Amino acid sequence: MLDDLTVTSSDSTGTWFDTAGLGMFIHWDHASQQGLEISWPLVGGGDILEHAQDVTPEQYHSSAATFDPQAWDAPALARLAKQTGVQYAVLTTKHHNGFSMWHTKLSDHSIEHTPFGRDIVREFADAMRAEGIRVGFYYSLCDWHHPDYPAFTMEHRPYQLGVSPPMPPDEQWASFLEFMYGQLRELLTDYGKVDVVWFDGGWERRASQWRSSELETMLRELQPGLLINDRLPRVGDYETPEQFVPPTPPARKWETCMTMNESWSYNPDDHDYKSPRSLVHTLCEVTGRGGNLLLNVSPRGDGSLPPEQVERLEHVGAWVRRNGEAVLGTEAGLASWQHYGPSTKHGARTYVHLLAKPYESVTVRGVKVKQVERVTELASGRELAFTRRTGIIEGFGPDPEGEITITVPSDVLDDDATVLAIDFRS
Ligand code: FHN
Repeated sequence: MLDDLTVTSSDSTGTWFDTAGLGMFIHWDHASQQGLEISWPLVGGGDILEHAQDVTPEQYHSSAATFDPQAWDAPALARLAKQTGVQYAVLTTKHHNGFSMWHTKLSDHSIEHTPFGRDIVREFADAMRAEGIRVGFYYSLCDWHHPDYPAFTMEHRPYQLGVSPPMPPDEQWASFLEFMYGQLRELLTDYGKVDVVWFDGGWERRASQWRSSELETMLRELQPGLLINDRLPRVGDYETPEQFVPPTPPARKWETCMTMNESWSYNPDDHDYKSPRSLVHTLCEVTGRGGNLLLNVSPRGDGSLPPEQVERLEHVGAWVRRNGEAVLGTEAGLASWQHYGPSTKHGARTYVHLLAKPYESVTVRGVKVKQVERVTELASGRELAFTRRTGIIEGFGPDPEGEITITVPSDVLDDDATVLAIDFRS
């Protein structure tokens, strides 16, 4: 179950993902020095990101030559992630702009050829693993820098989402695929156990052009037990709703990825931060529907995290240290009509998450009332009084379904979200 904020499950079949609950997404590259949103400014900003700037490709790529994040401290980031309750972390090893954050032998447009020189992907993977946090690699299929992709230039403007840039001649595309497959082979061979590959940018080509099933076979041979998201066309183990919590959960594994403000990478002009409490509520909503929240952070040009993001990780972490067992290692609990809010469960214990302060009591419907042994406020462990009610006729049955009404004194209420733990006879 939960051992110092780590969900302990010894599987290699990827089922760890089913109950992970919370992950950390890290969007970062050399252009964070310029405070530019990652990649999209070089194609004109794109319609999906309101704070994305508009610069020439030359301007965007220019900061690769000066990238030197001296404040980058992978072990410190991993410790902060651990204290927040993060179970897996996903780093942008290469985003659409084509800059590689590891020592790839297949391109010199990489961290190795910067003043910094150190292998950021290796430091990230080693540091997260040292904290017991699973490792995920984000990899963009489209590459707006590689000459064989072909590289995106001003002539390609305006960028129109869904209107793929023109395919290059076959032999040029074959050489691009050789490059791409080679890079993924490096990442899945030289960096230890990788739990997740988080593809993106696949919308610019068809599955047959990416040769998706061939790629999938290669990846699973290199990393048995690997989880692949749903953004390599026609391949994928789980769904990735972006920037929202699906009203009805997908039928299979899923994960909502979400920014803390409105930008994926560091953008000093984007002050549209979500409140720390709303991030806690989103974590409850997502886990209550059986998904994981992949919460994004955006290191700055020097590698440190913006204070607004450290503050939000510490705030979420403080709540998780009080109520972690209700969101980490759990599965979806009661249906929303049963108490009008998120609910999770683990074994014979069901959690109801109060995202609004109750007047004096909370009623939970549609439960086997005689099976309810105890109700406690999770963070304090305080036992709460409750009454049972069934229909007159049902009440004569051996194991009637009905409702319990729990008295919730105001002094047990949590600042962000109060969790009530209902223990059923097991
Ligand atoms: O274009 C990317 C964007 O920059 C960011 O990486 C998000 C994260 O899920 N995915 C794409 C937009 O859907």
